[in-house]
Amino acid sequence: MKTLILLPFLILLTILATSAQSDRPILPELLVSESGQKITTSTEWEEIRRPEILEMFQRQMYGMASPDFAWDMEINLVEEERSALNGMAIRKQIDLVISRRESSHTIPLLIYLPSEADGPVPVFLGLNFYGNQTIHPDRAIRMTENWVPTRIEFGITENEATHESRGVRYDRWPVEWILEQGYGIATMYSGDIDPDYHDEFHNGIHVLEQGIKRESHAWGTIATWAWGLSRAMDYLETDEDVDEEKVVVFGHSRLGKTALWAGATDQRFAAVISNESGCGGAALSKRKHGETFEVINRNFPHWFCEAFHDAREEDIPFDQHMLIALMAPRPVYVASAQKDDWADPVGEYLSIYHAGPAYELYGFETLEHPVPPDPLSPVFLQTGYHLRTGKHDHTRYDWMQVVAWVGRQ
Ligand code: GTR
Repeated sequence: MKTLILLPFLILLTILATSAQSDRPILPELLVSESGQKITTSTEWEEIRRPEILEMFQRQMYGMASPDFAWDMEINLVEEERSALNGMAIRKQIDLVISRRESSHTIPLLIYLPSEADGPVPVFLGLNFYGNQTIHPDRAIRMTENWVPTRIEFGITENEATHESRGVRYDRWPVEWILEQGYGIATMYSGDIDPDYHDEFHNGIHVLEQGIKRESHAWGTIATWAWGLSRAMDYLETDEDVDEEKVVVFGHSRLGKTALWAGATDQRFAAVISNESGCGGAALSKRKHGETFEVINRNFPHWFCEAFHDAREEDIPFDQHMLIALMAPRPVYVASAQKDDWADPVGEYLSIYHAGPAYELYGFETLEHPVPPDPLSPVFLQTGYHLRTGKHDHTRYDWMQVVAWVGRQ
């Protein structure tokens, strides 16, 4: 009888305990190696733990290019205008022509640099969602010829870019303002690297993979996009107007997941910024808040490697704080938005918070509190963070914070 009376309380207790657990999941140890060694120095981090973590993400989440994927790249400067945007900008449009065997694939890169600069400038590099022509109304920007997601209000019907789509994303790309701050900005269309739909990995850069067997850890689309960012970096290293030591990779949402993966796999990126990247980006997975593995794999089966398709948050031996830690000691910034519950702002904060111990190995001060700061109170540390008010978006507020933060680094 007593048990019967207690039963509802017991059930309630179990529910509370489970939800508290997913709110504060037990995270895999960042600074203990697979053999159980405690990592206490930056050298041990770089030589033992960092490679282990990178490999887990490569083999179990984002995937990697096959060792047989041996490619060449030709850089073609298609257009250069040293007096663009009413004289304030140098505009360059470059074709990165990647080839393997008899096939080639071209990725167009668009760059604006401040024309008044005294020397090479730092550059923000990020991908865009609908074609280079969408980031600015400048009519000289070449339109993508590849598949674009249909979006009627952008004038994009039948997956084809149109003139109507010129500048439709200008609100997210304040080019003139960035140039005025002394930075350049470079972008590529993600779909020019690999179109964002599942076609069993035949289009985009995959056209070059003939004869290569796809393994369970073969790269998904996010990894190919990140690879594309590295190819842009190859070019930026050759551009005399660019300070190649100061290339900051950034991205919003799925392209924020990509920026993080690019920063993890390519240490030439001097700093890394994730804007509301959520699940598979900055957000801790084991909290299972907002988008989950099951949902992301169902909706976007092409984003990650095949080995990730049946992954369960409870079972994976890593979490996204370990991805953020792969940036150490380079500056990394996570931006969240209060109403972006799908991307789990708290989980995004917690992951940069829990990446802190890797930065402490290099003597950096890190985020102090395990609760996010108030909205509109950015924290400018080597591990920077802000919580914007409002919804999932990439706004001028976000730009103003990260530019101020980069300026301090
Ligand atoms: C959503 C997806 C998110 C995020 C977002 C975006 O549909 O669930 O993971 O990537 O798209 O990229 O805008």
